[in-house]
Formats: sequence, structure tokens, C-alpha cells
Amino acid sequence: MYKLYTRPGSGGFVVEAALALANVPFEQIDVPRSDRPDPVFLAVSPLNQVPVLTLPDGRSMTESAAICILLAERHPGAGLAPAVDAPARADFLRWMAFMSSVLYPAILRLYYAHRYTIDADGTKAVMQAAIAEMDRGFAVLDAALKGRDWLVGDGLSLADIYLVMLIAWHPDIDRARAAWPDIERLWARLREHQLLKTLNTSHEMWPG
Ligand SMILES: N[C@@H](CCC(=O)N[C@@H](CS)C(=O)NCC(=O)O)C(=O)O
Repeated sequence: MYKLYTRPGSGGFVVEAALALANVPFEQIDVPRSDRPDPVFLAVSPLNQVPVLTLPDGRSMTESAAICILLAERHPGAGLAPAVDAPARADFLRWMAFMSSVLYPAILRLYYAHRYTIDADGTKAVMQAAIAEMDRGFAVLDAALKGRDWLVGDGLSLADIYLVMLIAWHPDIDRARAAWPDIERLWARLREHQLLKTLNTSHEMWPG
């Protein structure tokens, strides 16, 4: 059975969604936020971060995008992503990598600014630059959604859920909604998605 290490409001949101959409049983372990990491957890997550997915064969993996891609591959009937040979697969891989390598790290720079400067007075500048970088990334994704119902292909995929998870972490939601209307259009639809509504009750990603 899969085992998901997660925490409410974390990147575990999209992995939990993937497992639920694939209709596979999993054990959920909530990892409290702590500056004194549990050595047992560190063995599976060297940076003390969630999500971590332990696979049925006992291997554990970090990195939300990699976990999503693997689950999509292992459960092809669940429609978590365009098929490996579908033309939209390239977009799926592109945007999953973009979101996890451009946007997620910018969000970490905002919320863990002290890690990104050795200047005791430097966190404000780190946070400002992080928000500017987030804004740049969201503008790219908003443009990619123009005229489209879904970020990739013709249906809901984990890329859409990943995107709404990230936008929900924007520090100024009112500005985000106004600035990126195509992301807001997608998000409005997903706020009505029954599974995400249910997940949101525990994760509280956005006001219910
Ligand atoms: N690159 C990782 C980032 C995961 C991550 O930063 N998780 C956050 C929660 S959303 C976390 O555990 N932060 C605690 C910390 O960095 O100390 C991924 O994509 O899964």
C-alpha cells in the first residue's frame, strides 16, 4: 500500500488528490512542522519536507511533481495526465517541471525567506523578489491557459490541480485573481470539484 507523508495546507494536497482520483488506498501520516526533525522522517525526506510518498515496494520518493508523474504512469486508467504517447504529454511534463522548478521554489523563498539570506535585515528584500518571481511565473501560466479549459490536453489533469495549489499560496489572493483571470477561471471550476472541495476541508487551501 502507498504511504503519504503530508501536512494540511502543504504540497501533499496534489498528491492526495492524485491518490484519491486513482482510487488507490493509502495510509496517511501527518508530519508536524518542526525545526527539530524526526530522524526517522529525515531518512525518507533529507530536507525534512513533505510530501513524501512511500511506494508499495517500500521505496520512498520526495518531489511533488515527480510523485504526480509517477502516479499518473502507474495508474493510466485514472486520467491523471495525458497518455505517454499523447501530443499533450509534452505540455504536461513541461508545466509540471515549470511549476515545481520555478514557482514552488519562489514560494519557498517567500515563506522561508530567512534561509535565503545571511543578512539579518535581508528577509524583506528576499520576500519582495520572491513575490515578483511568483508573479512572473503565474503570468506565464495564465497566458498558457488563454482560450483553454485545462492547462494541458482536453481534460482535467494533475497539472491543473498543481496550479491551483500554487495559486492558493499567493500572499495576495485578491490581486492574483484580478491579475490572472484565466487561472482564476480554472480555479473557480476546481473550487466546485467535489473531490477538491472535500480535500479543502482538511487542507484549507482557500476559503470554503
Ligand atoms: N521540492 C519539494 C518541495 C516540498 C516543500 O517545500 N514542502 C514544504 C511544504 S509545502 C515543506 O515541507 N517545508 C518545510 C521545510 O522546508 O522545512 C516538492 O516539490 O515536493
